[in-house]
Amino acid sequence: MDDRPDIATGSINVGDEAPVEVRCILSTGAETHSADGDDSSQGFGALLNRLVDRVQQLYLPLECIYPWSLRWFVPLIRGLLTHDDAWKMTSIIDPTTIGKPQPAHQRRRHVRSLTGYTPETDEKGQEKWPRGDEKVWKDGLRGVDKDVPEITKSVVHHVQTSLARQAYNLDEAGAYQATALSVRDNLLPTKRAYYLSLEFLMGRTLDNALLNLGLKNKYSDGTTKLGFNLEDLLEQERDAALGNGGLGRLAACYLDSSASQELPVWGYGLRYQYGIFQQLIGPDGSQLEAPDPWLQHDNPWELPRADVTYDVRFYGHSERIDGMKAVWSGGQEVLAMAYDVMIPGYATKNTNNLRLWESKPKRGFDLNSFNAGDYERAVESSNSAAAITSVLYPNDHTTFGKELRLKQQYFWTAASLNDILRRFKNLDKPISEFPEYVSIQLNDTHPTLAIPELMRILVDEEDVKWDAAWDIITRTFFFTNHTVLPEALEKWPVPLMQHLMREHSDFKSMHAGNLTAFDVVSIFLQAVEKKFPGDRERLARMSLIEEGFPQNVRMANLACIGSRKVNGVAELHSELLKATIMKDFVEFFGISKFFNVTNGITPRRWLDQCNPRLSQLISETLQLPKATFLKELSLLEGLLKHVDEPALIKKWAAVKQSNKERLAHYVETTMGHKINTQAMFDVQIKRLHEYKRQTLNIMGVIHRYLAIKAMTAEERKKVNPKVVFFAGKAAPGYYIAKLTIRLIVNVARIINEDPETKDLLSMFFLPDYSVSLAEILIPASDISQHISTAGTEASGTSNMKFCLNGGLLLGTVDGANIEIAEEVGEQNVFFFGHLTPAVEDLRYQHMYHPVPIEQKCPGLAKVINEVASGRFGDGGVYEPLLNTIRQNDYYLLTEDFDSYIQALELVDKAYQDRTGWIKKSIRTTAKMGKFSSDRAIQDYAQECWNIESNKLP
Ligand code: NBG
Repeated sequence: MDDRPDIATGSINVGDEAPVEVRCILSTGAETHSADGDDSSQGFGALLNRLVDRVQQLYLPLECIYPWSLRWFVPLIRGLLTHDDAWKMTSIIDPTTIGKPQPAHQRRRHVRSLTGYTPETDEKGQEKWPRGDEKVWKDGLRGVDKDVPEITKSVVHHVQTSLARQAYNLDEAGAYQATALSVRDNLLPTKRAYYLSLEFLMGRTLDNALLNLGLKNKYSDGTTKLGFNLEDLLEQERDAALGNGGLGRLAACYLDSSASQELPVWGYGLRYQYGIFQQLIGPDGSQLEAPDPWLQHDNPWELPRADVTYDVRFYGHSERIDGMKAVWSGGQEVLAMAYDVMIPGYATKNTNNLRLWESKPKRGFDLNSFNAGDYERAVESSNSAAAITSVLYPNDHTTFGKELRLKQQYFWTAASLNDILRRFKNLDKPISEFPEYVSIQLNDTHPTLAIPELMRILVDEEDVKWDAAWDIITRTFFFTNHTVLPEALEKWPVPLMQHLMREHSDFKSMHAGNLTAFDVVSIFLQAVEKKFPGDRERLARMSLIEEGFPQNVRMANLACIGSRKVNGVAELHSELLKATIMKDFVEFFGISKFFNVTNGITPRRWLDQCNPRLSQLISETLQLPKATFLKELSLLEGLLKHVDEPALIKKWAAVKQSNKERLAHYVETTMGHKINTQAMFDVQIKRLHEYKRQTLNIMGVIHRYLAIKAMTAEERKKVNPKVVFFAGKAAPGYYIAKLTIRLIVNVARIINEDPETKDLLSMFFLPDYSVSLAEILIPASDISQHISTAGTEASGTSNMKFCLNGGLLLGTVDGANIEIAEEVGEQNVFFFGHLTPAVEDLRYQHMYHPVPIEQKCPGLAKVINEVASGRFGDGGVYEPLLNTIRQNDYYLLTEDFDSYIQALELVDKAYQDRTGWIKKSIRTTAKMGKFSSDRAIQDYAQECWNIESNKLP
């Protein structure tokens, strides 16, 4: 090699975006290597290794790159520049060449082809390999069947699955088909699924990334050598709290499972400047909210993609030009800019992507106003553009009708669809094949505007006929519902939509030559009318428009009719979905459109990361490497064989004890309270909501307190000491939920200070609940509470996390509790309360034949009277909360309180037999295999998306 700096030129194509020409000079001190050299000298080999190393360090998948798409190049250069002193890059772009035409041999010619771009040819017309060693690239290409067994397996697979035939009836024509299909697999780009979620509650990344890459120990050693403790460094990271609760955390678990199983799934969301608010507790015990400036410091986990931007339009006007197509113009145009967050799979080189959009002003500011000295006006439009992604809305029914929230939804779906469409177009396939390459999962109704938006794009921009466009839509989208609570179903006022999205909101009934995306309303209703002639009530129920002043668009109805399949998130919930809010749709479309995917959790974060000692103990007991059962969670069942072994019982108890001490340490350092770690730890952590019934829990604690107070000293000796933990945020506008927090905090203040009882009962409300706090609380719990009114909690996914960590479950027969009990056996859970079918009738009785609470439930009445009398601070403050129970009692506390107290007694009794308890704990963990999000994501991949793993060697 000569000692001139070599210049590497080429097109950089990160992801599969429009290519950018780049020239770079690479050198290491005196030694210099050419990135596109073709000799196999040591220098070049070393370079290649460095490149591959760097790619791997950045966990970018070499194998899934087409040679024409140097996805890794930019991060690679960034990596070399910023992290590696020994490997110095003298320059990345030669500034003197910017803007000048480049010599022909350096310019890449990009022509559309199947994979996006065709190779360049040399003077003789021979194809030039664009970069690097052709063999290395080709070996690395995904899915190239090299060995005979692989090939035969693939052909037989096609005989069986594509042709549905067998060896007995396969003729030559069939064999040809199967062989051709097998060969085609090596040529075709794979289908991708897109998970559209307005929330991704990722938590921290560093620990998770180290575990997934298998590098935690090495980094721990490394940082120690540098004088830092890795655990302390992990604490430096702020949670990415871009979600409210279960729905957002589920999305994060699904990304982990997709990446870990090498499934091509991308997430699309919003990059909120401020995530879910920070919760503080004021002097009077109330929740106070502060902004969560999580981006205050640089976020190392995201790659800003200034090269990936789209225009999104709001307001303005729309004109039809030829009866079909419309041109939408004027109004406000903002820019959506992508930020990519890499999602490393566990024990695989595969990395998926989460693309988050940020809104930016399209033009800096209004220069005319600026020049005229009107500075406020000059920045007005840029401020309003930036506001779109400024804040995550706390989950709250009052968000419906908020213009900014609707703007967020449209901004996000429009940008994501543009991106998906552009990627599809690189394949050069006819648009009718869109659903063969793209599946889009709608995580709740929030992204439903993607349906009319894709219609608009197809009809107005892609010249697709209306019927054909609708056919594409209904083969592309899939919809997951996360709640059947009527008040939580999204509805948007028609006038607001009309104002914001001109092109989508022409709700006039259809007449020839004036079709709009929302004419789906009338076309759909015509079909319903045909099937159920004269059934006007049915038509009114199924319409996308709810009549009233103003009219509202029912997003769940739109999501349902625009999707190929609709699912609930646990067995009971999916059944309820079909029986209640989707009943008419089941009768219209047929049952096969509706199905269930019980939620899941990633065992990487929710076992190995949050409870490394338990994960280690399981590994030793099963004599399996962690990676084996963390990827195949049903292997935990192997623990059952060992459940009676005293050594395991002892070690299991020791792990729980150390986790309890870790939590106690957290409480001591953050709140200044010492905790008795020998006591039973009882945990309820979730968003504050009446249906989740934190109120039932706090009433139960007060009941226990009063009971202990009434005991003799002798009786108190028999009491099972207990520490109760609460954590969770209430939506700022949810008055009753906030009042519940205030009551919990004030009751805690009294009982924690009561010398008579404090050793037997104490209680803590841990402020600012987050993923990271859950990671401390969950492994420490002996028992956790999931006590919603039957039929209201769709799944309640944290129940799975507790059980995986050997915490037992106290709950109602609701959501995924039911399936957990099916798995672990009813003798290992504590169930109480009325069942779902009884709820409607009970509510009817409460409404029309109310019985005073003193008569109905004296135990609860006593507790309520104590609160009202001011035992825990000004009783008057809590009247509105107490009245929700005294009057009407929609969430049925008076119906379930007695059986709840009985269940708590059973828990106490069971806990006194510590060995028996630990055995229940081991059995519970052992049966959690079903609840891995790997299983759930496979359900989606097979039932909906029709995608397969891109197995990497
Ligand atoms: C929540 C349900 C939970 C469920 C999660 C995830 C919403 C709208 N729904 O029961 O209340 O576990 O979704 O599916 O956040």
